[in-house]
Amino acid sequence: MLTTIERTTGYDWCMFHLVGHSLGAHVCGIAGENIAHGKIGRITGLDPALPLFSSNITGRLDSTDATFVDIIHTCGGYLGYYQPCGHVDFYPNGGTFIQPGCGWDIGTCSHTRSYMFFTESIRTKIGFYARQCNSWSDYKKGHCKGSVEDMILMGEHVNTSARGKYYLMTASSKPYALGRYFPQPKHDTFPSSRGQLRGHLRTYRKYVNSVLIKEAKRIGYKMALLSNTVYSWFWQARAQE
Ligand SMILES: [Ca+2]
Repeated sequence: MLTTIERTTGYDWCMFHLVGHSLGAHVCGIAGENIAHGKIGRITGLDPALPLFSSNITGRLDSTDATFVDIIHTCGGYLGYYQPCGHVDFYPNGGTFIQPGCGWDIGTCSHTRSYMFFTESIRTKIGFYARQCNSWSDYKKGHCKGSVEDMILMGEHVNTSARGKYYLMTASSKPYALGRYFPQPKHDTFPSSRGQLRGHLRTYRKYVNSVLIKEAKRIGYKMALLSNTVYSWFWQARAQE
């Protein structure tokens, strides 16, 4: 089919962007393995299927199947592949099941979240910003490299030069994107009661990058994964007028 499209349109393989979910992601990978010349430009794997697929890169989606391969994991280790298999791998909410809002999920709800996130990513103005990190555990503790400026978009508008594992949180229902949000390390003492507070304040869907504070008190860490509300508030602070 791809060969027919290529011949009738005259487009080169490098201009193609294939998107596949579950088994369909591996079908895209196999297509990439079998084109006669050149390479497919981009393949997006949406929670590539785990069952029956081995670590062998032939016959399944991997980073050699296109010039750029991006993956969104949402049911990793169960219905989906958990190990990195693209140039860049995104792990929303840890990349495993149960995804926020899926309730008592047997895997199917979490598995479908991958294409729901990708679909929303095409037109969202908020953006699925993700942070490069070694693990979900480190991400939740705020132990990641870089800052808010180093976050990249997951989905359609991904930076194709990105490499590695990226983590992010989403809302539990539509719209799922939370913008430039990420957890911060807990602090026993506030850095300063007066001064520049950077990356600590966030209102719902509005990230406050840097603000001068007048006073602040710690109100603790609160996770609200099952409700479409604010994810966490570490500090309640009043900005300096
Ligand atoms: Ca392959």
